[in-house]
Order: sequence, then structure tokens, then C-alpha cells
Amino acid sequence: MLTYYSDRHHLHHGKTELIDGLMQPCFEMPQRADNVLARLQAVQLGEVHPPQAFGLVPVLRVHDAGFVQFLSSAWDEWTATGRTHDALPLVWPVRGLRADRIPHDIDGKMGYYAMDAGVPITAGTWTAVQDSADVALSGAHLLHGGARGAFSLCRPPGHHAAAAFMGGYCYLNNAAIAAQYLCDQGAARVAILDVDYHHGNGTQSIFYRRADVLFASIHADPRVEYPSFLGYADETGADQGEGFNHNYPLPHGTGWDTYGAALADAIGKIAAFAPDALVVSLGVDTFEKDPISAFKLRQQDYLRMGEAIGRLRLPSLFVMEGGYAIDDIGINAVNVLSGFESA
Ligand code: OKP
Ligand code: ZN
Repeated sequence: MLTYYSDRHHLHHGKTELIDGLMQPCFEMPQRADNVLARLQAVQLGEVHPPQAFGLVPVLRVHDAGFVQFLSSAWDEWTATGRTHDALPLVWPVRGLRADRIPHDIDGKMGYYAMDAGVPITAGTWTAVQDSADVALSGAHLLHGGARGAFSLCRPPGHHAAAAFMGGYCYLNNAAIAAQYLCDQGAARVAILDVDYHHGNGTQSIFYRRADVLFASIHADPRVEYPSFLGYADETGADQGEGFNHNYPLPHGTGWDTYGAALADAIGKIAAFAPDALVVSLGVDTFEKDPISAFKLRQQDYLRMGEAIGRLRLPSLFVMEGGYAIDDIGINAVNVLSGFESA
């Protein structure tokens, strides 16, 4: 399987995030992608290519133009105030505050365009974010050309980013941009399967009213886990999109028995949808040793996951999302790809 990867993910390296009431070193760090790349090369999964540059047109098919403009200028606006450390949001337009006026100052804009404080903007963030989208688009382009599978080793991840906000380490929604690209290239239907530990709130909201993109997500129950405010089972889509959104919220402590059953159900829904292509939001933070998560999947379970996805016999694009157990992220992510190829 061919992998797309950009070295420039290193340009995005936030110092700290607000977690457990403290500013702590970011869990979402460059070493994550480096370790996945090293594992790909160790098992010789296939060639690794740099992405092609697609520009902003396919990004703007998914994201709000004002939001993209904000991302592109946020660091300059932040440093123009005299600050040289990472930019972070501080105030949000929650219930009763006005979300119909966009503040002019960078601090107000940061809150307006963010869902949480997990999205530091640094000097190189916008470059890394654009490359991450290009990595996803390059994989989608390969699928359009007839490949059975491709791996987009995206960093930063994307599935919490919605049309007009960033959040949870995510800035642009790489998987959504790839899925929309496939639609624009002529796919009648595209399915997205999100196996990251956290609900893919951004991806869900982007396609919530659409019947041509099915979204299925297996994740920790939002009653007790981030992102806390989306991901319940009763979110089934709206308008034309009713019936094309499937959430599988699972309890803390979930192991392969429960997870595998949810995965089989989601895969059945995808098979019945009969899409032209599948995009997998591949997070491996479901791993038993993940430092911020509470599922119990083991290394070998990721092989089973890949095999189950491979048995769908669909052109499949794997887009890297989360996974914070640095020592195992490469083994786990590449196990999914190997399982897929062996199916
Ligand atoms: C991004 B991705 C946990 C706090 C979580 C943000 C997590 C973002 C995860 N106690 N903070 O879905 O892996
Ligand atoms: Zn996650």
C-alpha cells in the first residue's frame, strides 16, 4: 500500500495544552507521525511519497472561507500583539452569548473559531495543516485513479474540526476533505468509518444533512469522555441525511469483544450503503496503554480491525487521526493496514 507523508508536520509542535486543570506538554506531538513512518519502513508496507499540492479549492468545499482565512493569519495576528509563545483560545460564545458577531481582535477570534483549548497555533501550524490536508487529498486522488488502498499519514489530525471551528488537536478535517474530493471526482456515495477513540464530531457535523456521505463512528461514550457534547446514538442524521449517521458510543473499559461487535455492525451498515469508496479515520487511541483514553484494545486487535475493513472489498483510504501511546502507535496503526492488505 502506498503512503503519503509530509515531513513538514514537524513545523507544528505545540508546547502545552490545558488538561486535567494544568498546562501540560502536548500529547499530540511530532514523534507520533515519525514512529508510524518508522514502522511502515520497518515492515516494508510500501512506498512513501510526499503529497501533491492541491491548494485551497478542495479545502473550501468543506470549510468556511472565514475560518480558513483565520487559520492562515492567526499566528501573524497573535504575534502582532507582542506575544511570541503559542496562541490559545480563552473565551467561547456559549449559550446566550452572541455567535453572530465575529470579534476583530485575535483573542476573540481564537475563541470564536475554536471548540476547546486543545489547539495551540504556532509559527508553523498553518503550513503543517495545509500539508496534512494535501496528504489526505493525495490519498483520495490515488483511490480515484483505481488503487484499492492508500494510507494518508496525516498530522495534525482532523476529525474534531468542523466547517468553521478547530478543536481537539484538529484544524482542518482531513478525512472530510478527502471524502468530499472523492464525491467531486464522481463518487455517487462515500462512507466514512471513524475508529478513533473520540467521537468524530467535526466529520459528523459536516455531513449530517447529506445522504451521499454515510458517517459511522465507534467511540467512547460522550457522557463520560471528550468531546462531551456530540456522539450519542440518537444522532442519526437530519433532513436528506436522516439514517446516514451511525454512532456507537461504548463504555470505558471496552475491549475487543464489545468493540468487534460494534465494528461488525458498522461494517454491515457500510456494506448495505454500497459506497464507491471508504475513508477510514484511523485513530489508535483505543489501545490499552493509551495515556489519555480508556479502551482496552491490544496490538493484535488492530490486525482484526484491518481484516474486517478489508473484507468490505471497497477502495479504502486510511487517514491518520489520534493515538498517543508513542511506543506502540506505529505497530498499532500499521497492523490495521497489514490486516486490510491480508484480507
Ligand atoms: C484528539 B483525537 C482527556 C482530554 C482530551 C482532547 C483530546 C483530543 C483527542 N481527558 N483532550 O480524537 O485523538
Ligand atoms: Zn482520539
